[in-house]
Amino acid sequence: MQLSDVESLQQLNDYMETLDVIKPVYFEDDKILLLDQTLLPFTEKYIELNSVKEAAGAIIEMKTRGAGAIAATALYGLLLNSKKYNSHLQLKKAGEILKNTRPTASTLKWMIDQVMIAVDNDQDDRDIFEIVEEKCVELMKDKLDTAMKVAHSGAKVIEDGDTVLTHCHAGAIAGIGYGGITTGVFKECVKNGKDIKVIATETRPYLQGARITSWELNKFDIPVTLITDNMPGYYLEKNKIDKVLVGADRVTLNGDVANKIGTYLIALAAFENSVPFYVGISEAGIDFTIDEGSEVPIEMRDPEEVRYIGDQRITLPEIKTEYPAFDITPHEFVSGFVTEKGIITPPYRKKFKTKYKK
Ligand code: RUB
Repeated sequence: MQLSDVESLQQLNDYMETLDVIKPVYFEDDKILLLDQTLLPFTEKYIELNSVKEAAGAIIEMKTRGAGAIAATALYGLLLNSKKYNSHLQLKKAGEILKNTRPTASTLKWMIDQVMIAVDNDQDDRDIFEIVEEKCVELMKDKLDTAMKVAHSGAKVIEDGDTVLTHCHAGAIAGIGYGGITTGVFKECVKNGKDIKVIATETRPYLQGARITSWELNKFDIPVTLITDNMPGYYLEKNKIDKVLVGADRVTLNGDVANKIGTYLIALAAFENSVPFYVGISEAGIDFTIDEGSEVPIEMRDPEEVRYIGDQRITLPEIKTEYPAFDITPHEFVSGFVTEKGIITPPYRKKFKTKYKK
């Protein structure tokens, strides 16, 4: 079966079974099945979600995370809602609840808006759930196709023998399973016979790098070395890193990048040491309505998490802590964007508009 032949969510699940993927979320028997990322890497367990409330809760609690995966979970939340109520008003309410779960990632809002537009513009007087289901299939196919294209263009900037630093996790289960942004690029490099090594940062406080990136790359047999968040400067200054590749939650028109907290520091150190810094992104992650990074809402999460590593308290309960989940890397530090439209280099504003016909 080809991706272009897929016409239903069941066929999409079947098609994905033929690929080398780890599914972060899928829809089966009228329920959402979600890989609980809080349990990784020691337990791989899918939990059932049966309502918008449960889907929104799972996103807020970061049982699923990563810009693509939260958008896919929200999409299936809308499908559950439309099957239960078949109501325009209920769907709109559900869209608002899901959009408000995590404010920084652009794909979440983009996907929900796409479903709303499809429902609003339907001329055939069809049931709401029919329109939503059709749109879900289209958007998930598009996301998968995009991930494959991003992987293809990203592999062009990585050379045989390169050591690539990545931060947080923008891989398969941050997307819809194929490889997301970074893991897709690394998989493609290996497929093309390139000998590459990845260095992953642990990414406090949620530990996406330690718990997820290293687990995922290990599963795909991609050599990975885990370092703590304060080590990238050492590796960059010692010329031990050839490229940096990260994902992004939102990219603004001028090319500023909102990504996991800590990305900015890595970009600064890469710039200072003349190491190319690439960001993987697709259309849904570019916010064409925002000109620069200072306009992106930065999610502030529960500071309690900073007081712990896993279940282990690491400071006194009365110590004040803060937890901004993302930071902004100015476009000056970005060597290029790895996209489904190829590699986009400066000037970004003009090229984003031309490539995406905006
Ligand atoms: C995830 C994160 C990832 C992007 C990439 O943050 O910062 O780099 O979401 O997403 P969190 P994608 O773990 O807080 O959700 O792979 O979809 O481009």
